[in-house]
Parts: sequence; structure tokens; C-alpha cells
Amino acid sequence: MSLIGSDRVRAVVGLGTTGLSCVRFLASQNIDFYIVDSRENPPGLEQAKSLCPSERIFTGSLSVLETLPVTELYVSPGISLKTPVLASLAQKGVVMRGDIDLFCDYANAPYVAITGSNAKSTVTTLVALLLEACGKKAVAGGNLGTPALDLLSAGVDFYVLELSSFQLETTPALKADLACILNVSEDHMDRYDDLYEYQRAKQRVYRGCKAAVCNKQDILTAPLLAEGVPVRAFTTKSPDLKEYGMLPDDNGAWLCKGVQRLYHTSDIALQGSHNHANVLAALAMIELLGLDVLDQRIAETLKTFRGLPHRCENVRVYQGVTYINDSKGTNVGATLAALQGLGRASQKNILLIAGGEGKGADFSPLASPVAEFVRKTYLFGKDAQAIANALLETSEYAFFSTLDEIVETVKLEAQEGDIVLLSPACASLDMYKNYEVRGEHFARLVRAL
Ligand code: UMA
Ligand code: ADP
Repeated sequence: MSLIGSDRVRAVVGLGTTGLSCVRFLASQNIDFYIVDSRENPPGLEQAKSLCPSERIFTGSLSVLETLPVTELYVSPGISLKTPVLASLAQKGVVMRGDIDLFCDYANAPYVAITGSNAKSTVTTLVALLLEACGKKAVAGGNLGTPALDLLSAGVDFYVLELSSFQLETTPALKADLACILNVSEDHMDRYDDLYEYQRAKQRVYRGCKAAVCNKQDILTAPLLAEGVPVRAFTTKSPDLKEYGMLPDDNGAWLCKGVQRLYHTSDIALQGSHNHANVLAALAMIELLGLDVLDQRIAETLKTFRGLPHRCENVRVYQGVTYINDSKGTNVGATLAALQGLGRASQKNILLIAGGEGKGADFSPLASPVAEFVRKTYLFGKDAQAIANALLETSEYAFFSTLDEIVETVKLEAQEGDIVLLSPACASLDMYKNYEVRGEHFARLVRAL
């Protein structure tokens, strides 16, 4: 544990959900700190004022940090460490930390750390549910919902943390009891120079871990670990001994460990091969946490957990057309998974709704699966044209101003047996407060048909 000593001068940088959790935590430990936020009126300002003297709070710019005697910063994930004032302070030896680093110092129970470009929330939730089903007190949070520091409490058996690459950047030595990268595909290219810089941030999840799970089909998830650290790999193909994988049969497939059959896809509520990969990852983690993957209570949980809202969520079947809300498909990898998980090649029966804030992504990987599975793409939002440029002439597409216009048009153009899929491959922030509001808007329009 790196103890909070009196020679350090700390500042919490950013007053959103994370910053406020740091403020609450440091205040509860009677530690002095400054608060700095680039915004005039950040969301957590009022609460912060009740926990920190106002002469220590600075809003409107981060530049003030250069004039404060700080030695250690708790930087919120929404602020890049490349921000000039932070980069300059780091060069002068000021330590850049984050809420997760602080969490690690104070964690009073084993913690599982899960990262990846996609499926983090689904797998984090599932692992926590499986642990709970087996009688363990497991609490989930991090990038998903409750900030990690707010989870700390007595009587917890396992912390299950979803971690973003941003959070990992400010965590030098995570030392998780179990660490996992589910997959790596392009995301947040407005924050990283290239995929490899992003992957390096993700790889920090394995630093000092006691056990690891990785994706055999994604080399970018492979850990570099000391000998003796147990590792389990998962794959949607046939597994080698000790690996988790799938063996197809006439009615679907068996989820297996090596040759041992564990669960049949017909006994699992989560649908689609991407979700079967998620279940395999969760089972591998459960084994490494010392529980029996064949426990009846696990079987029951897999039978009932249908996934989280806005992730390939079935909204309604209307006139034989299935409407699916995958508003959380905020990057190209998620939309690829939705198309491959739901599409039937011979039919081209998907009508895809996509567009929004592309975060600097390269949309070209969409061209081939769209050509294979999609009859028409309905584009909207800031980066609609960029997606159209990537699709070229591989499939039909059209532009719209709003989701309302799209749903009105798609209702007239869909045929029985079609799937209307909102999987934008983009963030929502150009038109909505967040992906939830976008997904709820879509679901409302569909229910009103
Ligand atoms: N901001 C400023 N100036 C500041 C501080 C922040 O302009 O001085 C802006 C940031 O650029 C950003 C916004 O404020 O646009 C929020 O940033 P933040 O760091 O304050 O964010 P929090 O409210 O603390 O929320 C963060 C995560 N957000 C981000 O990483 C951007 C939340 O994940 C997470 O749930 C929360 O911590 C608790 O751990 C959200 C997210 O979108 C869901 N995460 C990204 C993702 O999943 O792809 C990584
Ligand atoms: P995250 O927290 O990483 O964003 P979520 O569980 O919220 O992950 O899912 C985000 C998106 O990723 C959703 O659109 C979901 O359908 C998709 N998804 C789920 N599992 C996978 C997977 N194994 N590979 C790729 N995409 C996936």
C-alpha cells in the first residue's frame, strides 16, 4: 500500500462522477487536497464545496495547476494525460494517478478487473451475478455505474471492476486478483494516436495480476505474464485442453472446457455468438476465482440473464419485423459483433440504423459485413457521410436528419422476417445526452408503431 503521507500535495483534477468520488474519499480520510476543473461550472461543484474549502477549488481552466505546489494529481478519465498542462507537470515529476489507483491501495477484498473495447459491462455484470448466485457478496462498478471508490465497504467478498483504457492509463500497478481483456478493436481514436497506443493502455490491466483470462481469437488481448500465473483463454471455436470454447451440434452448440461439455446454447438466455464468447469469458473467470462452473446456481443464472438494456435488446416484433436496440454499439467492433451475431448470410435481412459521433474511427471494416448481411443502411448524425464513404457501393444507404424520420421510413420498407437494428457504430453525443437516451428514443418510436 502506498500510504497517503503528509509530504504530498494533492489535487483532484475534474469534478464529474470520478472526481467527486475522489473528493468524498480523500475528505473521509481527512486528507487536504485542491480541486481543479477546466469548466466554469462543473457538475460536482456544489457537493465539492461542502467537502473542500472554497479557496482550494479552482474552476474555468487547468492552468492554475502550474501555480499550485502540487506533487500528486488524481486525474479524471475524461481528461487526457496529453493535455499540455498535465504533460508538462508529469515531466516535472508530478505523479499522475487516478481513482482506480487509489482504490487498489484501499481494497479490502479480492478484485477482478475487466477491460476490452466491447462487452465489459455485460461480462462485469454477469461475473458479479454468478458470484452472488454462489453466495458471495460481489459488488460491481468502475466505468460501469458506481465509481470504484464508492464501492469500498466492509463484508465484500469480491469487487468486480469494469475498467476503461482511460482509467488504466492512470493506474501504474493494478495488481488485480484476476484480470481480463475481452477484445481490442478501434475506439477512442480521438484520444489515442493509433490502435497500438490504445492497446498498450488496455494491457496495463494485467500488471501484477494473480490470474488472467484472455481471448484466443484476439492476439491483442494476450497477456505477458510471469511464469506460474494461471491463464485461461476463451474462443468461440473448438477449444484446446484447459481452454473455454464451443463445439457445435445440430441444435446450436455446447460451451465447453476442453472436451468437457458445460452448457448448451439453448440453456443460455444471452443470444448471439458474441454473447456466447462473453459467457465463456465469465465461466473462465469463475473457475479462476475458485468456484465450480457447473454449480446448479450458475446454470440457473445463465438461463435467466438476458443481458443489459441497449445491448442487442429485442424491443418488439411488429408485423413480423424484429426491432433491436443496440444503442450501446458505440464503436465499429460492437456493430460488427451485432451484424455477425444476428445476421443470416443467405438472407440479407438486416436494415441497419447507424451514425452519430464517430470519435475518429475508421469505418471501413463495416463494408464487408454490411454487404453480407444488410439490405439497406439508414444513416444519421454527424458522421453519417463518413460511414457512407466506407460502405461505398457495397449496399444501399440513405441519409436522414432524425431517428423519427428513419423509423417512419423503415416501417414502410421492412418486410416480414427482417431485423431492424439500431447499432450506430458511433457515440450519441452529437444528438443525445448519452446512448441510453438514444436507445430509449428508438424504443419509444418502435413501440408507438
Ligand atoms: N471534463 C472537462 N473538464 C474537466 C473534467 C472533465 O471538460 O476538468 C469533461 C471530459 O472531457 C468529459 C466529461 O467532462 O467529456 C466527463 O469526464 P469525467 O472524467 O468527469 O467523467 P466522469 O463523470 O468521472 O465519468 C467517468 C467515465 N467517463 C469517461 O471516462 C469519459 C464514466 O464512463 C464512468 O462511468 C465514471 O467515470 C465512473 O467510473 C462513461 C464512459 O463513457 C460511461 N466511459 C467511456 C466508455 O465506456 O467508452 C470510457
Ligand atoms: P462495454 O461496457 O465494453 O461498452 P457492453 O456490454 O456495454 O460493453 O456492450 C457494448 C456493445 O458491445 C453492445 O453493442 C454489445 O452488443 C456489443 N458486444 C457485446 N458483446 C460483444 C463481444 N463479445 N464482442 C463485440 N461486441 C460485443
